[in-house]
Amino acid sequence: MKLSLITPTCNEAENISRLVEEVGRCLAGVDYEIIIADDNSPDDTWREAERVAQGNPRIRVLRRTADPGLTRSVIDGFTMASGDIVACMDADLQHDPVILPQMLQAVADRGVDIAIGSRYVKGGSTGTWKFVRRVPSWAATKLAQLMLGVKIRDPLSGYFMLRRDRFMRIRERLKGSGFKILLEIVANAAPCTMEEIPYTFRPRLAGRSKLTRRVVLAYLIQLWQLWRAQGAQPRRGERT
Ligand SMILES: Nc1nc2c(ncn2[C@@H]2O[C@H](COP(=O)(O)OP(=O)(O)OP(=O)(O)O)[C@@H](O)[C@H]2O)c(=O)[nH]1
Ligand SMILES: [Mg+2]
Repeated sequence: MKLSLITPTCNEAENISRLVEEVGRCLAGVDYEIIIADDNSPDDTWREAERVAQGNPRIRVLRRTADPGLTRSVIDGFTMASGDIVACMDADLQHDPVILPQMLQAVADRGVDIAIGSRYVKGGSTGTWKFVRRVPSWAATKLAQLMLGVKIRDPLSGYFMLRRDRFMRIRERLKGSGFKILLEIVANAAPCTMEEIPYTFRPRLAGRSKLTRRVVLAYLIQLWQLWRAQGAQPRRGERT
């Protein structure tokens, strides 16, 4: 079974070669490809990705020149993937690739619908985050759990894996406007089985964060839209 790992990028040129190297080490023996979905970054991430791809046939580069956005980039990456299983992972190496084999085992061997890299289950952590970063993350997580009734501990994780055909069945329903694609997938794919796999969130390798006030506002709008879409329906019954 082949895995397609999609990594959305916006000014991550400095992180590409290390990302490819670490993923390669963790996925030794696995049939996989990495799709770098870049929003035509001003730092030429796509060019750096193409350079790395020349020496590595597992790398594919998607240079997006219209309709920018993290979620839309991931949707496009999942769509063009050639793997039976797709995963999403940040390019800055905050998502430790060491758990990829466990995630793959959950989805491919045990039939779990969505495997989620989780900072908030036993064994996982937010690593070096200071109090001022932990509190807003906790509040945003609680809000999603309360408003959408999701039972997962880390619903805002950007690190997850599922079968591509499962994704394609809901693709048309995804708006792709927010920063948190997992929330939208879970809201549309339910009921489904999920398993959270612990990992420690690492410091960003290089480059700058895109977590701005605009992103926080986009998150709140996305949450409100998903909550409204659920309407008076009973809580989505996911099985964990
Ligand atoms: N294609 C694309 N990728 C994006 C966009 N915004 C962010 N990304 C990528 O999405 C991933 C997550 O963004 P980050 O800036 O790391 O956000 P974060 O991890 O919540 O914040 P930090 O902890 O500060 O790094 C990274 O790989 C970014 O390069 C975008 O608009 N388009
Ligand atoms: Mg990051």
